Amino acid sequence: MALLTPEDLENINRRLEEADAAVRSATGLDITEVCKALYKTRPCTETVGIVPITSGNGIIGSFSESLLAIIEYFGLDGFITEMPDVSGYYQAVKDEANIILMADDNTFLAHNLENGKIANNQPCTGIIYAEIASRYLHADSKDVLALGLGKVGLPGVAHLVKKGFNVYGHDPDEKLLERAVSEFGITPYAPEAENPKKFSMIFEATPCENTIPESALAEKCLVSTPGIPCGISEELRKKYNVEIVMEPLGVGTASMLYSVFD
Ligand code: NAI
Ligand code: PYL
Ligand code: MG
Repeated sequence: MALLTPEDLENINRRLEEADAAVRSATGLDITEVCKALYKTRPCTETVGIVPITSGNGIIGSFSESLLAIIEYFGLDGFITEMPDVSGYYQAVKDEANIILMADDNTFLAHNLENGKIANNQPCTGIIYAEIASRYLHADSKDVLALGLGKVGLPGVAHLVKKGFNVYGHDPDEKLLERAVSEFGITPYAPEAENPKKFSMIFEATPCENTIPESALAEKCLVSTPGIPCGISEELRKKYNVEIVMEPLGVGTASMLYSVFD
């Protein structure tokens, strides 16, 4: 799994504010309103306990601190436990956290101890970035291009299909592409085709640069991408005035939190 670096998380508040502004500009809603529309839930008086986890590659510098900044940005109270791992979990429960946030190298979860709801960052991230793409105010059709059909991309594709969008997808992993076609009826998209289709809504969930071909960009286009690094170059973004929603952790975390609220 592609792990965040402390550099990815620098200026997390500014990144989140910029992403919120981009979401508002592209969809007319802010991140919170998108979450409420997605899950029909509301925050109450939840307190979030953030537990650092030392397993695998260990603590990622500023990961827990970034989560604290993120939950506070969305109006919640919370704390980071002094101890990591089991001792930290014990402290979080004893200090009356209602929701636990913790991540090892494979799973980042949110667990609501009051109602039992639990969320995984990968599908929650795919769903909210796909939802944002699908709400583009200047969309020229119901066609969405999905690049990357993995742990984040496929749940986003499933969400778009469920909402009735025409999803065109590409992934060099043929097994994943075949699965997306057979399970969700998406249309394979060939980036190198002669006269490829253009899209005003692009959902990109890959760990690679330059995955979005110039030929796919419609005149007005929104790229909604959790992918790190970004799948479209600054040069192309400027050349075509592409709108972009991209942020390293907070948008996906908001989706997790709203999915476990009442
Ligand atoms: P994954 O490895 O499960 O899926 C990525 C997929 O992209 C793979 O199937 C791969 O074959 C495909 N891919 C690679 N190059 C491609 C190309 N040129 N065109 C189309 N597909 C291509 O990874 P996962 O877990 O889905 O994560 C995707 C990205 O999202 C990673 O960069 C990860 O770090 C990031 N991420 C970001 C979050 C955020 O909040 N911003 C949250 C979670 C993950
Ligand atoms: C949730 C992020 C988004 C992209 N990749 C995911 C990642 O980096 N996961 C690993 C998180 C490890 C956190 C570490 C700590 O500091 O508690 N165990
Ligand atoms: Mg995010």
